[in-house]
Amino acid sequence: MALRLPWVLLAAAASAYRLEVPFWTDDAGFCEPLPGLAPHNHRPSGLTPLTVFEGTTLVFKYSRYHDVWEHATAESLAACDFDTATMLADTSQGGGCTNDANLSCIRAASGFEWHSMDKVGQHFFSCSVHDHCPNGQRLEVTVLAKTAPVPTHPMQVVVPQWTDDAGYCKPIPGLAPTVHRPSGLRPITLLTGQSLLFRYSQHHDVWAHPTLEALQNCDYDSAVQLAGRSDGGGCADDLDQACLAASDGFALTPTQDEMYLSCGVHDHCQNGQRLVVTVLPAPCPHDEMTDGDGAADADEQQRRNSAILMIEGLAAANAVLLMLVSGVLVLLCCVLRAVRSTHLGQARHGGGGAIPSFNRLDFEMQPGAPKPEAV
Ligand SMILES: [Cu+2]
Repeated sequence: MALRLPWVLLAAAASAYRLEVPFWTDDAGFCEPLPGLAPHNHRPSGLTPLTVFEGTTLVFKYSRYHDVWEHATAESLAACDFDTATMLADTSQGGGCTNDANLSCIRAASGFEWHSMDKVGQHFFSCSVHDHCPNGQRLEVTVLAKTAPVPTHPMQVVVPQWTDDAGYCKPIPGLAPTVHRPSGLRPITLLTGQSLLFRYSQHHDVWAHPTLEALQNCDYDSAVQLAGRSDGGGCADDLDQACLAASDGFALTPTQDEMYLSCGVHDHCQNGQRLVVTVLPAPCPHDEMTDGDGAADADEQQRRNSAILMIEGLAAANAVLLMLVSGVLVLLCCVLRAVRSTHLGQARHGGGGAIPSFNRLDFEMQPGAPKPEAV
């Protein structure tokens, strides 16, 4: 099942064992009404499925307006049938914040932890409050055995929702109402050889900024346009997911280890249509634990418990954290690789250069996913 997802991201975001489920709320999602759906139905397909290795802890952080239930089957989840579901955490266990839009409170909350040890298989989570489940607060989690092979890496990574409309859907305190993703898109980390695919309507384009600072300032003085409005597929409407999914889009093979990309149309960059892309060396997925190196065993164990993460790209709250954490850990990862390779005298594929985690991020709406029963 993991292989059907469009892309794999190698990153260090997860600090191996803990993964935050982004935006456990029915508010985060596409911010314009979706054709045929109730205006508050932002995620008709639910949260993007998440796959982790056994041992990973999922952290649900949420306001007092949500809870966490587990359904026994995919059908029960799709139907938001709580008769056969079990409550795992009540409205107070997500951290106790009183406002979904208070991103700093949510970010700082301790949250509800779900431990995946001895839970290999499929798990189905939802929120039972009001109509949150039918509105998309549903999550499928696959727990892989520790010994399961790391899934292969598709060569092309689809950039999620290249628009300024997809994001948190209520005004965020201190920000303009149009700012849905104050931290920009969740950073994307590619492996060498992978390329990016931008699919977007005629209302957007793609620019490259020379520095992170220029990106954050939406400074176009020295930016270069990589693709025009018609290059993303030519669809007329951001909301026409079928058109977007069928379009060729604009493929970009990164030319630098870090790229700073944005949309130059109107205020889209300021509103969060910004993306940092990092390119890392391709890892060997079959690095083996080194016997007789006790100091490295715990380290290796963390790596083997690394997570494959598939989440929505609309998680503004987590984006800041992720950007910081992944930046630090990617650096750490590189240092570790270098140190271990040198120390163990091994070639990259010999086992010394393992990476701390694999994250699989899939930000796209899943056109084939089940529609909610009621909206
Ligand atoms: Cu745009």
